[in-house]
Amino acid sequence: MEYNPKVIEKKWQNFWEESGAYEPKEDCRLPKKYILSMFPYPSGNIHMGHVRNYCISDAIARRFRKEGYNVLHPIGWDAFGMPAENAAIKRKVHPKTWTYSNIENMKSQLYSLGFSFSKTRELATCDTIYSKWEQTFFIAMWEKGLIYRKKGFLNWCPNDKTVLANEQVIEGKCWRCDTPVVQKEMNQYYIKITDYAQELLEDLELLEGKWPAQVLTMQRNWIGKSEGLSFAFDLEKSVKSGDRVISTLEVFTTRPDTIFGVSYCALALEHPLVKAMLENAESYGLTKEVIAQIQAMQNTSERERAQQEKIGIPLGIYAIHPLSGEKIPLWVANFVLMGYGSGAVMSVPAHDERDFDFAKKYNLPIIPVIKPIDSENVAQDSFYTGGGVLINSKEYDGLGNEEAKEKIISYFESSGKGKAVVNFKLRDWGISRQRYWGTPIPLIHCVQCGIVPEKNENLPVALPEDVVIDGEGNPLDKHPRWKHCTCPKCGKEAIRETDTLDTFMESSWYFLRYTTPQKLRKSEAISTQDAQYWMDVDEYVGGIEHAILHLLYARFFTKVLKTLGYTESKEPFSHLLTQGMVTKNGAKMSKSKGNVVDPYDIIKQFGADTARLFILFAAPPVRELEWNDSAVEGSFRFIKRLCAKIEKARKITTLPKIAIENLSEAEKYARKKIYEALKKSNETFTHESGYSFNTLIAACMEALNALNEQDSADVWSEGYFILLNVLEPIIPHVCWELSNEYFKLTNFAPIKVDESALKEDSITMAITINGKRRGEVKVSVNADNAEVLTLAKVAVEKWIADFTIIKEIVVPNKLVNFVVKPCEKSL
Ligand code: ANZ
Ligand code: ZN
Repeated sequence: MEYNPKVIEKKWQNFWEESGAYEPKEDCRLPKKYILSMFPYPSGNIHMGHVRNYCISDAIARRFRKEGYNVLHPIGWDAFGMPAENAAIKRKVHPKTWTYSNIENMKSQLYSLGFSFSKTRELATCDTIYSKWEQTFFIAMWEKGLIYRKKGFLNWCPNDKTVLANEQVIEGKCWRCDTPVVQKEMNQYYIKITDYAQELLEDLELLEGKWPAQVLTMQRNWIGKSEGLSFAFDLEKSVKSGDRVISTLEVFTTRPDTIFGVSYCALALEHPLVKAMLENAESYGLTKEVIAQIQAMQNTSERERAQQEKIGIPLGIYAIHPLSGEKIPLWVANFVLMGYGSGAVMSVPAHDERDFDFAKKYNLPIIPVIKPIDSENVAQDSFYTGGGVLINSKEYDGLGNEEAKEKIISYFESSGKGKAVVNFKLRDWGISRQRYWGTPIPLIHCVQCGIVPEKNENLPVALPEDVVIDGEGNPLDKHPRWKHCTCPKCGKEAIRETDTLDTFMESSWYFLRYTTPQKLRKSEAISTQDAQYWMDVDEYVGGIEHAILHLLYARFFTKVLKTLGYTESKEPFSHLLTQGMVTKNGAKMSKSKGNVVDPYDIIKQFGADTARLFILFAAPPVRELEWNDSAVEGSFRFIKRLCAKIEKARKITTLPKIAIENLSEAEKYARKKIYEALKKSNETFTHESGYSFNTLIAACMEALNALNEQDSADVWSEGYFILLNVLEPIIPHVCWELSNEYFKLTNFAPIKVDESALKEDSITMAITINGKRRGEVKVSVNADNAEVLTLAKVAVEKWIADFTIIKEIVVPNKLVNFVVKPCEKSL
């Protein structure tokens, strides 16, 4: 049959759509699989990364459908975000117009690849109905005290009077006008993800072996649990700020065993003590230069500080060591984070790298207090972070450091001077953005009632369409009418919140929304019954770049929605498959590198099946995939060959009965290869095997070659019947076309492996002589040892002719070994 991808691809795509082939059934008794790819941002055109993502999930979805599962394989659009506003600024197109037209464009590109998405489950997160439910969740969380408002630092462009996202700050300057960016303290909204830190950490155990180990580690580190001691130093002299008197300095340490090695304390730039001193700078003897230096450091973001070298400034005041009574100088330092522990550190240069570097730079004492067990003396002028025995530590000298840790903690606890604490690196999630194209925060500011949530019946709070987006200020705030409203509580004039939500909010629950059928979507945010049936996602496929934030937020949201009664899921994604990058010439395909191959060009030239086959053949899903033009052509040729050879098969409707006794070697071999491919397909579609489609495709290619070496029409028919079934998840269009034409199929069902076809009649055994490999021999599987030895001797004739065999060893199915010595006659 001539291969005409243009015709058959359209034909089957229409058929699938018209017959609703890929709509999940609303029948909760059927066994289900929920196969999900991370939804795309509608930037305008699909790229190779998308193609790879959806080829993988589509193959999995198609396979499970064939196995009789009710499959949910949805697609949607992560449609809010900055690029739409950037397009508005640069090209004067409305973000909404831009977004929805991109969606249409990308949708038709995706469907031209034959992906088996459910059309009725599609959503775009910028749809007002989606906002409505997100705002409902927001209010529920607000009322539970899970969302709060607090001052935080933001990147601010003084020229455009706008907040900038980190990506919009380029080398410390505004991306639009090049004005140096400053840190401005403004009110922001936060979600208390930290309330769930322990649960988010513990539940990672449920995912062990089901998520990539690397992702689990990244999540653990991000949550960053650490246990230690929190205690307060007394200050030598207290510091006054207004009518407040600060007389202690609280620190958190994971190494209380090193307490006698403290040689200074370091405070964050935002520490209240630093602020208090700056307010009365003169009375603390801080010079103008010092004040200016501190202020300059304060004007950098934590991100910038992390990249800077360590710098510090002595504050000229002292703390008293709680155990030794010595005076400890206080410094302000750029590496101490205000958001972690108490924003102050007891610094032990002898046992911490950062403290050591700092002490070297500023000539502070380095006092070793832990001696490694296996060394006699303590290394001078370096730091040691391991365990050992305490020295220079008064009554604790000689104790092992773990024991000392416990003793010191209990000393602080019993004397009431400190306590054992658990700290998490995880910070509360800042969810407000000063932008237009996002979900409006459904809160209202009333002079009398404070912050009041919008009434449920008034949701969604929709974005105004008539806005000016020019990169200056916040478009919602500048809108002449939108923010003016009445207070839901007292009915007086009030002002709507003009911040919108971080787009990570939308991607934190879209997978739950997909489970809700279209007909319920107006009345329910998430249909609990449907969510219960479909959740958890059985396989979640996406990029490793989402290993931390998206996955953590989605896990968190699921837990919150569980407490709110929307789902019973503890964890949303039971298995996670992180696909590798698509590269070309060794670099990630990207516009900036100029090495992009447009998927659409490949589809136009070769068809969707070729694109799919290449993508899945080139590398296993988790690996990097290097683009290769000639391999694309190779994939196309394989499909052409598949079509060309179908004429060797007969038109049948069930598998032919084959009389095995009468088959030739070549026919037997072809059947063996066919069933090997079928068996391989059963092994490939499991999470544990990593879905290595590449080896499955290779097995199919071998099978087609083997078919070609024989002439039995029955074997051709059987071979095609099976091969098309096996290849359907990968190259669906051509498989449907051929199966329909030759086998009258309009659907696919599992085929049983004929084990007898897989049996080997003969095996190849290695022959060694005095342990050296000298040849091999092909023998029947039923051959006894005597037969094997006779054949083996013939095979290595030239190696044993002049020798006497003194021992013969047969390892069944594997190996024959002869031990020989030279014959008398040849001596
Ligand atoms: C003394 C000490 C001695 C420390 C030593 C470490 C090693 P993790 O494990 O990541 O939780 N620290 C405490 N608060 C900090 C802050 N706000 N910013 C920066 N560093 C801070 O780290 C805890 C350790 O980090 C604490 O233990 C403290 O230094 C420092 F040989 O105390 B350690
Ligand atoms: Zn009010």
